[in-house]
Amino acid sequence: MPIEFTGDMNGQGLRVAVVVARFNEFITRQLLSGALETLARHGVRDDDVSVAWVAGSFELPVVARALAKTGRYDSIICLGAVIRGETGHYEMVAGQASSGTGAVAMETGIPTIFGVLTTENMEQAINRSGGKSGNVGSTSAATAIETARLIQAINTG
Ligand code: INI
Repeated sequence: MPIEFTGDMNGQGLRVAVVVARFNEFITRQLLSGALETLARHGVRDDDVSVAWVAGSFELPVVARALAKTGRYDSIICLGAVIRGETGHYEMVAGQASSGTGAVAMETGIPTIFGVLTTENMEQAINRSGGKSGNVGSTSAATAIETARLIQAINTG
């Protein structure tokens, strides 16, 4: 029989940090609301959640790294919105946000979740931040719980 590891969705006792970009705050506040609501729904205590605001998505990884390195969090969620129509350096900001987030996860071993919308226009961003295509903040929070619990399960054998 193979040993199978799964991450359950029990958030009780998990400590989670959320890093959220102020750029496109109209969108990122919705992502944050979705994330906080999902964490609470799965039993993560309010007192076990920290929120740090950064200027833009480019700054998400460095602050996520600082939070991860404290050793106080089981999971870090990065939230932002990079909208192609609104920026001339879309690729650079989106690329740094995604590769930087991945690098933090690999360096620290703390699941660091990429909850950054990268869209062609504002309409798509609205749809994915609580509109008709769901809320990437909520799915990121669910992924944060599942991945933290999976790593716990692996570590305890
Ligand atoms: N930051 C974003 O989060 N989204 C964007 O769409 C964006 N645009 O359009 O440029 C953006 N820029 C700011 C960037 O993240 C940094 O804060 C800035 O370059 C300073 O390092």
